[in-house]
Amino acid sequence: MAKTTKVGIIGIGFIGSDHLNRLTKTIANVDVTAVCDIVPGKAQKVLDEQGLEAKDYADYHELINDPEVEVVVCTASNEAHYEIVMAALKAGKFCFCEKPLALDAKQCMDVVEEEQKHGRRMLQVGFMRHYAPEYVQLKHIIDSGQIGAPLMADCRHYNQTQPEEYDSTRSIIETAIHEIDVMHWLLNDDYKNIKVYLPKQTRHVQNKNIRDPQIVVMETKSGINISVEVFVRCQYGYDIKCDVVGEEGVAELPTVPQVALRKDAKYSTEILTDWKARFESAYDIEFRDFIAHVSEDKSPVGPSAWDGYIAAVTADAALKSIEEGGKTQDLDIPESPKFYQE
Ligand code: ISE
Repeated sequence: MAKTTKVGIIGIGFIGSDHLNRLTKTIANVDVTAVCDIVPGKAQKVLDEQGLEAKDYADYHELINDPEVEVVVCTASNEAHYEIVMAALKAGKFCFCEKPLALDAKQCMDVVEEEQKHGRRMLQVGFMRHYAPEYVQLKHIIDSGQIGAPLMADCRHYNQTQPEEYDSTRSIIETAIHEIDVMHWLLNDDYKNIKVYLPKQTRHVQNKNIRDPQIVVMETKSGINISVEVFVRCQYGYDIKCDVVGEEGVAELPTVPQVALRKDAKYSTEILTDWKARFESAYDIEFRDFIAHVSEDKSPVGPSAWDGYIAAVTADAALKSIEEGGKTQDLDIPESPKFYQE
């Protein structure tokens, strides 16, 4: 019989409650033993809504130190990732941390160093697009040479449902970070520089701390140009695009298919509005893979702390570009250490 893996989840917000549901209803052989949220009563409310029972800790240290918790899932707010992940690693527990791994490259490097003390990988970062079947197919097409050498890529990352307090920093470290991560994986090429353009501001912003939309432009070491339109106050839905243009053809990421409707002299299809629904299967596959490894006391093999680190180096440079009025920032991404090459 397969062994049951005992998981503790820290942070029961949007994605935390989604992963709680996933780990208890969709992924086999997982027991969510404990949960924790900084807001009193929040985790218990979600447990009740989902018809679940688990220990509800007010302090995440207690959850991490609970001998019954074998694996820590960190879905807390971005600011809390660093301390939680460091505490989980220090306690010698496998850890899954939602993206971004931490707030900046310096914090991510501390995590990389802490993990290496264990002599093997202990952590996986939630860059779930690596598991999305359509991104995997896109990568196979690029790797097989069908479109020839990639020359440029055109990406869109539009959100409709971000909270009012969302700011420009989050647009980079929480939204654009997906393209920052996935594009160098797709293209097998590191970044040489990054620059952020700020087009005309939408009237739909709710606070003064956000510039929206933004266009993030990256160049890889071999000269591939990637542009990413980030628009978190999009009014029509959640829309992800990734077209890769090669010397011999173009590979396009599909839009998630929806039933077409012929009605009232119109032929229409819906566009999803919720990012969790758009990437639902990617999240499922991601957790199945993570649990399959850690349940057998094997290191996770998905996106690593090093991937989190290089995404953070690139995101830091994007924030600097915004600060400096769109100035191009050169990047010097170091070679991946041997530890992360296996
Ligand atoms: C959210 O945290 C995600 O990961 C979504 O994929 C992204 O579209 C959204 O902008 C983020 O806030």
